[in-house]
Amino acid sequence: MAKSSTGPSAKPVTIHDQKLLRGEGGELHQIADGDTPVLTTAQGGPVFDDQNTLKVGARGPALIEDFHFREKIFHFDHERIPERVVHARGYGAHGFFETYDSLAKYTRADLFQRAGERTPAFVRFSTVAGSKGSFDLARDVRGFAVKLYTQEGNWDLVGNNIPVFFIQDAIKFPDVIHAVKEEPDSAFPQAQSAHDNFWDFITLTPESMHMIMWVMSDRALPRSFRFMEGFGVHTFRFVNARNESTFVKFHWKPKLGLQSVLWNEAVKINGADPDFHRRDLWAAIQSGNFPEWELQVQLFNQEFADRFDFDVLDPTKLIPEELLPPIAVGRLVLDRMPDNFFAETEQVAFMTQNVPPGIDFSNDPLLQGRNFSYLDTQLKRLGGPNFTHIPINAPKCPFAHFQQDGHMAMRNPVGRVNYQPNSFGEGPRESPDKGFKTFADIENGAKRRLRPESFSDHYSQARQFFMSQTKGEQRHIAAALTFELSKVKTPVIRERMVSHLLNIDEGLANRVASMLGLKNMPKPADAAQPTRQDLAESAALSIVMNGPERFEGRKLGILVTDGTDAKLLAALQAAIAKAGATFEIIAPKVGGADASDGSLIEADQMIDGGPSVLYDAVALLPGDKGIDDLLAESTARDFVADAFAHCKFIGYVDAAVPLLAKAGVYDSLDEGFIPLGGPKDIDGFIAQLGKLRLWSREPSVKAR
Ligand code: HDD
Repeated sequence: MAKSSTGPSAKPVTIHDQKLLRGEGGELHQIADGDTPVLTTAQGGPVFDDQNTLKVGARGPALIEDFHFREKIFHFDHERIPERVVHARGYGAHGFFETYDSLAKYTRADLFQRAGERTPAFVRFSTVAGSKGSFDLARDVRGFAVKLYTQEGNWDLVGNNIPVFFIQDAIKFPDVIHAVKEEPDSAFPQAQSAHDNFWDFITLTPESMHMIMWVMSDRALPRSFRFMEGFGVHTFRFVNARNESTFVKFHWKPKLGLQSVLWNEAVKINGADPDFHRRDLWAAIQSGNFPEWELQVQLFNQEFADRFDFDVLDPTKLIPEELLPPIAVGRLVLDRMPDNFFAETEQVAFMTQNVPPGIDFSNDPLLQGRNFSYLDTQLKRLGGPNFTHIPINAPKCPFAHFQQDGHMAMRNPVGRVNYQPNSFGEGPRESPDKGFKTFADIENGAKRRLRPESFSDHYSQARQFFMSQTKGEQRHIAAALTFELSKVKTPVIRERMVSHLLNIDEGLANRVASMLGLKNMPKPADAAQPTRQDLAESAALSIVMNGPERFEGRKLGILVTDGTDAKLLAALQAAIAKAGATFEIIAPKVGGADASDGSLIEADQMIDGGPSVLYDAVALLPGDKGIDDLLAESTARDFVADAFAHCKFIGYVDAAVPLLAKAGVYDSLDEGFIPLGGPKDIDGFIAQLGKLRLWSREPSVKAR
């Protein structure tokens, strides 16, 4: 017969540093003593034993009267809330927005009235297509949702890292999202647009072509949330105290410049660290390197809008920054991680319709549709109409209304009066002065379901985007299109896409057709409007042309072994810190390595867990003694070969030469390899790192 457990009473034991009690069945109990709080049920009842269910005798059966067990499992069973239909995988942080100067001339919004005013903020970055547990480096649009807790209520600017969208009318949103998500019969692919359904829909939806160019570009593979732009996408309105309206487009510009990774790198990062982006944001904020973006606005009036062939209400179009330079109006700093991911990042409810007085909507049909969807979606996800009672969603300004009751009501009105008008002089009143007053635009026309003709140019800005990229970036777009279409099983869909590319750029179409091995070149797709060839290139659209030219905020991977030169390592670490960057030490063993002077070099990663794709550049500092440990490791060879293939700068000591040879790169040493003979070489190395990548190497490592 098995021994019976008498609960947490019996013999004290110590396991390493933990003092525990061992019950009669051998199970371990942690007992409250001294100041440790007593474990309770959710009802506050103290718990006697949290290791064993209540049973008859030692071996059961279990008893249904075990309210502690039932409450614990019941709660666990309900830990999940529905994940977001889109943007399920996200990561958030707190911070503040600081206004540079008064914008009273354009808007009466309180947060823009006073220079230096700080408004609390919460930001959630996300991918769109993947589920909550998917990997960070999917080729995808990134959500950039900002909640500003202003003195006049919450303002949610629910944007993306791409300034245009796939579709022009919100009625098509379920279709584009169904098409990109996993196919419903097979339930794959996860977090990938590279499949038939997506490209079938896209090729039948020419308005998506501009956005497709962006999504096939490196914009869809950001190196970090910290190095990407954010865009409000739609044309909004500023409205000032005189009720004058100015159109406005919102842009977030990262202080550390733009940077992306290569596709081959992304694929490997997803395996090595599926949490690459969230870990990066976490590490930056926890170490006090607070990410920062500048809010810039493009302001214009109807007369300016009328100069364009396209419609400023069409969310598939942008206004080139060269034609309308953005004005910097404030900065956003993220300086605090949430205390609890679920409570804040998961439960935060963004809603495009959350705008304070002084910011208003335009008639963009996508925005108008969104204004319904976001409120509706919160009801489902958060389970009732009281989601503003959850602290992350509650305004931080005084508020008062007569809404009451419903699921999980946390704030309940006191007193008799819960309506207005009332004659008891109680409760809040409306305010024609302070209240949100919709801009009184004059609208008329027949009720119709119609796409305006002004929305019908689907290719000109797609071409403009492509032409504005560097040659290398153009190659990446061609390679991305080819990769994606190579996963499409239905040949006619591939051809259809090439027929659209012919309307964007013939060279691009030919390149993709050739790489796909397309036997017959299709005719150009029927276009509602011919593609404009005369749109000026816009440098603002390129990532490489908007890089940082410094290594600040980036990360160096330093490979060490036993015998690593201690002085060189110390000098390199100091120089990296001075450059505002970080490093990780990678060693054959996670216990570290013995440096040349006998000191212990603590390792952050074992070589198997720290591939070079996790770093912006690498330094190979093995010692003569330890290099043999690496030569026998395929992971060490991959470390070097990948850094080379991904055009990274590689610092190396003489002892690393056999590893360079083993990785097959010793015959290709180019200016991206920097010998580190001693501390004197470090400044030159750091200066090179500021270029981030040696793009001139790329044609030799990836011919297509
Ligand atoms: Fe959306 C979430 C951005 C079009 C319907 N959207 C969501 C999020 C972002 C965007 C960043 C995640 C917010 C968070 O982190 O919680 N969405 C966009 C942008 C769009 C866009 C920039 C086009 C310019 N969205 C769009 C349309 C619809 C929606 C046209 C529906 C008609 N979006 C939703 C949603 C979500 C959402 C279903 C899912 C979870 C949520 O709202 O809170 O309502």
